[in-house]
Amino acid sequence: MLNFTNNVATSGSITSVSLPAAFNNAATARLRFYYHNGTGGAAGSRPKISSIDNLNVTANPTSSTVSVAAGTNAAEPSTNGTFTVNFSPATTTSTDVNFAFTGSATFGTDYTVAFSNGNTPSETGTLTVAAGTSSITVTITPVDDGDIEGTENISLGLSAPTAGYALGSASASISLADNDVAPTVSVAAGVNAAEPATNGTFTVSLSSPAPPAEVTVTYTLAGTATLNSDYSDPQGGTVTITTGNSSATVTLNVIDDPAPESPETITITLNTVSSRLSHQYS
Ligand SMILES: [Ca+2]
Ligand SMILES: [Ca+2]
Ligand SMILES: [Ca+2]
Ligand SMILES: [Ca+2]
Repeated sequence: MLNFTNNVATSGSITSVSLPAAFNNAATARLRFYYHNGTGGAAGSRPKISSIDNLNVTANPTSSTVSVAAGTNAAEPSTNGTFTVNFSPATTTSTDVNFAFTGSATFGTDYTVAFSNGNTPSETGTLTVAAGTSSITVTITPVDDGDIEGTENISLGLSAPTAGYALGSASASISLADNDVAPTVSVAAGVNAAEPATNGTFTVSLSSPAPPAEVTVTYTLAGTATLNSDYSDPQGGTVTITTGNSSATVTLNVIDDPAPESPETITITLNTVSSRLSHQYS
């Protein structure tokens, strides 16, 4: 029974054998066993133990993986997000892994990317790391646009690693929070109408100016005054707030009828808000 490391024989049992560095990355190695002190052979010789001679040893490869992990979440206006790409163990040679950014946020429009090793950022491409790399940080910088988007997400996926690496965790996701708030629309009474010729008004307002697509609001009129008898609605139930403006006026033209009436009322109810961003208004 032998217990040895790098050809140093003692007593005991064999549990492991460390091979000299010359065997690194060799697919196989051959082990031969010799009597340490010549016992079993002629004096002064080191005869082989022929019964266990010439063992072939096959390397037990270490499992090398490259993985991506989510770091911090990003947020407009200026909170950067991060991913980490981890190489385990650290690379011993230049190593590639393909990457792709996906998700509901748009690369280049909603965010920009930087790799800590200076790799060229792109929506899809190849990350090339130098020997000795154990991790790369990917920084996500949000673009503080004016779009009302809600929270979006960004995923980073890895594929096709080289240099003996296999994929560990192949994708990760972070969120990108929005800081743009949907304006609200409201209506307020303006001028009271009066016969014979004082037209009444309501003012329809946005909490912030209309975006680069005008905002159209429909409304319904009610009250004790009768439409098209006591007054008319030239706008026909629709008012438009043009780009860059925050309000528009609904003008109701009084009809000077001969009927003796006590003061009547007109009420307005906003119905739908329609524009390119209509669903974002409330
Ligand atoms: Ca977006
Ligand atoms: Ca955006
Ligand atoms: Ca913004
Ligand atoms: Ca936004």
